[in-house]
Amino acid sequence: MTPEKNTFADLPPLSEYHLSAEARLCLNECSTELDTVLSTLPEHDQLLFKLRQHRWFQNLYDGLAPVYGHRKDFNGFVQKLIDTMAGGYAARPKALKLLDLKRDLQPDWFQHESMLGYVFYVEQFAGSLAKVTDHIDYLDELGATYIHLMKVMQSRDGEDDGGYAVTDYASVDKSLGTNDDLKNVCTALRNRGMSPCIDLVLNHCASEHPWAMAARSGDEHYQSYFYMFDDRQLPDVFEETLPEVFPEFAPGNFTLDEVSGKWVWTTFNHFQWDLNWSNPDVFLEIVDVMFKLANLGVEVFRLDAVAFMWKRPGTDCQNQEEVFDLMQALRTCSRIATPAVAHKAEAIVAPDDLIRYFGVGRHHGKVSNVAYHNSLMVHYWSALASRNTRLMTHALSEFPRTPNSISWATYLRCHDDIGWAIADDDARAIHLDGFAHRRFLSDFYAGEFAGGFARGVVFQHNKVNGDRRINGTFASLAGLEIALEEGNEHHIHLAIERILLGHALICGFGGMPLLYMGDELGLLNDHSYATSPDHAGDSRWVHRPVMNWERAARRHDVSTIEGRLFNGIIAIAQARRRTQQLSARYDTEILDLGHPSVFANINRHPNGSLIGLYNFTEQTQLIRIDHLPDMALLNMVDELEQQQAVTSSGHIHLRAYGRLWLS
Ligand code: OTU
Repeated sequence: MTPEKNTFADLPPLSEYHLSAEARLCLNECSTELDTVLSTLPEHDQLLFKLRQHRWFQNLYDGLAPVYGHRKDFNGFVQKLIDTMAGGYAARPKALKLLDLKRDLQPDWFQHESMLGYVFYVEQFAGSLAKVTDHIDYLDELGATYIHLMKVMQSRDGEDDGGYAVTDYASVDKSLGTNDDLKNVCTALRNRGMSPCIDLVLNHCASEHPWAMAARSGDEHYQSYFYMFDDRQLPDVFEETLPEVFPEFAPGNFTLDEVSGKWVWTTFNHFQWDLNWSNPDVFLEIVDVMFKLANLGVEVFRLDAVAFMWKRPGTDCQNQEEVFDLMQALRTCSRIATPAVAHKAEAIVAPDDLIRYFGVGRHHGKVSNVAYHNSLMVHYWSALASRNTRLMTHALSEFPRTPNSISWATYLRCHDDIGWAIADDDARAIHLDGFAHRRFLSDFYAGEFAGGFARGVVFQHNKVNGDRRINGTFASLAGLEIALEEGNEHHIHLAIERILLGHALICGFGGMPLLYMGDELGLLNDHSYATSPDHAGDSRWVHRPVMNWERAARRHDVSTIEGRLFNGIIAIAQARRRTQQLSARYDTEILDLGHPSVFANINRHPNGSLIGLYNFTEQTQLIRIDHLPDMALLNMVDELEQQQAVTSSGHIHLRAYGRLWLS
């Protein structure tokens, strides 16, 4: 008996998808070449593409129409986009199409309690892409399931902003290997249950990118990929309301390009040219790149500097509505052509703006899957310095609710600096002065505060608003560097406990925790960057050390600092994996226990909630269980150490920097 064959006649009618009349018309008019592009594929693959295209087309249309819908060539553009999606899908390797199907069946894969990220510069971690595969056992030992590889694509020679000045989005940086190496690393990671993530720098490319080179030499087609002005008239208008991201080494937001004689929009460094996303050709170029990289096996895109993608006079040109339209459209392109792929938004902005990167209102849940929880990071460091959690509890309680289809990326260190994003209103609510508190935090983490434990480096002192951001590794900021210099065992112990407190917090918050390379071994600030001409001007390199594999070799010896940290962190990671309440699908709420130095949150789960308690002081703190919500019982167990947590008198003891996950 021959198996029954699916035919296109079996496709559900479009009416099932409740498309708007406009979207339906557009879909029909723009899909005329689709069968030709898909024709090389088996019929069931063609069917699958069309099912996905129909399922998601409304989201795509709703993202594109507000931005490009007014253009005469809108349909021509959408047709090219559909052909690009079909082309990307047609070129997708079989193993990845299988992953697509798997994720169609488990769309919440990135929310699972087993998710744990590890983040590194390829060069610092392994020396080259190919050598990353030599260290997969190490990543596995940590329990990592998501690997953010930094600086992978070709960036400019000389200063390159840590890889964020890209000259070729689709080719691996020659110093690190080839596209085949990237493919092999992705395959090797995937086979070990780890999802590779790389950056896609959406806001800008390098001034040496071929698009920019053509624009400089006068090519009008490519000039329209950027914001280029004949004189200072418009730049001056924009500057009135624009902030500066790097006030010290890149003041202003425009750069005079000597070759074309035009002023170019450069939000970041003078060698990073902002892309003009109002030009649909830019959208098409990036989508094409996205599929090429996805087809090498990249599973997550970290969309860099997305807040800046749309410019509007009279505003700070961040978080404009069109950013969310564009991101929704990009997200939908992945859902249609490469559905295994997730999008992570990199937007370090205030809470009300931040949640828009998950999608609010008409974009609800459609913009990206993951976004950085910058506030949790800032408030951890703030509470740690002040030994007081009231501001943290207040600010995080005020946080807007998020869709349940997304996940926070929780982290405490990354390759960037820490900006003291403490809102004046939050500070005022607990009778603090925001400015004074931010200044205290800068002083404290710069190591300028008498009796403080931290050692960091000031970054980008903004003389206008007084901002002083801070660089430094987790260990140096948490006190290990000073404690080691003093040779003070007790202080070393406290520094280790602070680092473990932080890891318990990000693992117990109910998002995807990201571990930053070297923190698991306590790597200290590395000042050697100062002798490298390409790095000397950027003190963020102080916390981008080379991986120390000799120290890593000591990780199983619990008499060493490396062993204490590494084992402490993997114990937390293991506890996380067996704690179903920590899936990002369930709500995380902040509990106000009225305690000045214990932070508490609760992850509500239908089978019983989990309460996290975190002591931000070097003293033991007592909590009475009748201060906890009604679920609190005498027989509560700490999931971290799997032991009884409550004394017979109804007290919970939190040792210095202690943390408990009570269920
Ligand atoms: C990102 O960060 C990257 O993480 C940085 O390493 C890059 O230098 C930068 O983009 C430019 O590509 O200003 O201090 O709100 O905070 O995009 C870090 C977002 C940054 C910005 C963020 C940016």
